[in-house]
Amino acid sequence: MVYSDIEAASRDELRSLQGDRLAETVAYAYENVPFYRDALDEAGVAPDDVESVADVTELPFTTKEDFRDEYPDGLFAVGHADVNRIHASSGTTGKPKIVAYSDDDLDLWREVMARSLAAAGVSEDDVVQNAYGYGLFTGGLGFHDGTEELGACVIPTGGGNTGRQLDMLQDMESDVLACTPSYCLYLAEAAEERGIDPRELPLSTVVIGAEPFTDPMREEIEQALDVTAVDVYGLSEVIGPGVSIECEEAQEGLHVWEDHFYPEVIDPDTGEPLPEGEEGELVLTSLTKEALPVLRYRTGDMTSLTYEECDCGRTAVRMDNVTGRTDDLIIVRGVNVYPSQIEEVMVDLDDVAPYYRIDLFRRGNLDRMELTVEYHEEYGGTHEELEDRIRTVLEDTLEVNPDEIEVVGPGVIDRSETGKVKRVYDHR
Ligand code: DLL
Repeated sequence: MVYSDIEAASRDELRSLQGDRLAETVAYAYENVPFYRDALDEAGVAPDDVESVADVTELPFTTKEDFRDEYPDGLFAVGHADVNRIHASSGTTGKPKIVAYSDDDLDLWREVMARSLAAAGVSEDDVVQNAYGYGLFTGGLGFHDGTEELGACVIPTGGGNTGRQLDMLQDMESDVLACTPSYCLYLAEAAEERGIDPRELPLSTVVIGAEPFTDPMREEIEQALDVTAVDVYGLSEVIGPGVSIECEEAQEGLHVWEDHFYPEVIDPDTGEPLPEGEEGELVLTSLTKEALPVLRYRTGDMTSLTYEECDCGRTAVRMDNVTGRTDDLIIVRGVNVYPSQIEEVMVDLDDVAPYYRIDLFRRGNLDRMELTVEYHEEYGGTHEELEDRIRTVLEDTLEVNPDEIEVVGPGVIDRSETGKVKRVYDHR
């Protein structure tokens, strides 16, 4: 179901709207965010230079490092009095990326999430069980507000608590489950353990995202729960979930709500825009945001775009599903972790050498993270004592903790000839 007419607008109409909104956004960012004023001045772009959406390629990029450097609110375009909501996601170091929403931004988010759910086939008669985490993570509240906006019923179970999750699914006859793909599989397994046939659960659709997944994993989910699994994409820096979603009719790529978020794909090495169909890094520019406009944000997510018309009648450009990243971000049980966050903690600990490795496994259907760390030559204490110390400091830093921490002697972790270590071994 097309929720809003703009989803099927002609390309000319969209281009013209995007051009107007881009010009407004650049002028607004220039006026209200010193960071963007400096960046645009340095790039030699005056707001008046932006006349059409094609001019987007003249604009400088924004990166995750800019969020770190401008922590906490250097990228905000409004004062704190006009900020109505804050969320945060992991940064590359100990400090998260803080993202802000004005009243109008929250309306925008509700609108794109309602649109997304409608595209996934959710209607106002449905019961949506929302098992994305509530809190600073954008998944929970993003889905919550969007479901209410659509007029469907939301059950805010949040993440975890699997027994209660299953009770609710059965007793409230939830038709739709929103959660990460890995949790979806975990839930199916947990149902079986409790003697419940997961295929007999009342679900017809699961809306999965927040972490990459492969086609075989999607098939496994669809088989295990007898559902249609719809891929939803988004990121905190741009809005949260609701940047793009598959339509239930075709499920051939994710429609980007490009009247609000302008997508480009670039070569991650050169920064040059790539033609339609070629895979590269997704770059997004917000076209209507107030509290935190973003110009050409480098998402780090690898995908490609197609402007071909979709069978569903929507004209909104489609992106391929995201299976890889340009950087070392790892997503463990739906939570983002940069190895550099762990490294920062290690460097501060006297008895630890700056050598560590992270091993990621899939046990059953859940991610498992193991951390191996070398102690310093001079360290005279026990392994257990140091492991406990590392665990305690990491608990303060990360939202998801290693399932196992092992301390090993100097030189045990492999170095390459250049002395560099490979940090992350993803066995999933
Ligand atoms: O994960 C927003 C979200 C919540 C999307 C719930 C979908 C459902 P962040 O925590 O800021 O926001 O993480 C954003 O997660 O840059 C991708 O690397 C990854 N990601 C999000 N959705 C998908 C997806 C939310 N469908 C980062 N497929 C993004 C693959 C995804 N990766």
